[in-house]
Amino acid sequence: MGLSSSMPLSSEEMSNICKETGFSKALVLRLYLRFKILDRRSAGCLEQEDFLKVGHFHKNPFRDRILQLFFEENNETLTGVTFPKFLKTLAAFRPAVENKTPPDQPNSRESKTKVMFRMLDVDKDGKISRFELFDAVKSMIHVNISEEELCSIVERAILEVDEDEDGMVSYEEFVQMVQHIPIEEKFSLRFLLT
Ligand SMILES: [Ca+2]
Ligand SMILES: [Ca+2]
Repeated sequence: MGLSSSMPLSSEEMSNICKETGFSKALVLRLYLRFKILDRRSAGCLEQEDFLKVGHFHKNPFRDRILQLFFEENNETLTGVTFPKFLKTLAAFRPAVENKTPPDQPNSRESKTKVMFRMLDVDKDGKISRFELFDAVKSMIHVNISEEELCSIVERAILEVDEDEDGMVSYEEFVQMVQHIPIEEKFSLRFLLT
């Protein structure tokens, strides 16, 4: 069929990517259709503009941080997202069943927590500062809340986990911070996978 002949992955690459992402072959094919629709210029890679045209994605409070995940590789910024990179980034957003996914899978609680940490650590210094946390919480909260109240929420959240008392959240402390959040299920981008 037309689709499989235009698929940019060889059958070996296909089985490798299935293994790496945990996606089934059928899902990879579906995502390829999606990718081709998003790739308006038929360039074989996606630009930021292409992502912003997806459903309500432009309204996602974490839009820029999510885009950064797609467009970053080995600390460099990519100009376009190829199909394999598209799949690998999406893999972290696949909903998972709590405590059922092996830790080495890209959609396990551990992997998702790492990706979330990277998203919040905007300056990439390996810690989440109060400003980084403040910004993230601010963009998530839609209720009317004063900056002072928000500051005190953030301060309290940091205090609660700040074992080394440096006023910042290390990765280990972050794991404590999110321990009661069902990350497996919440950290997902359903619109791309359905
Ligand atoms: Ca930081
Ligand atoms: Ca700390």
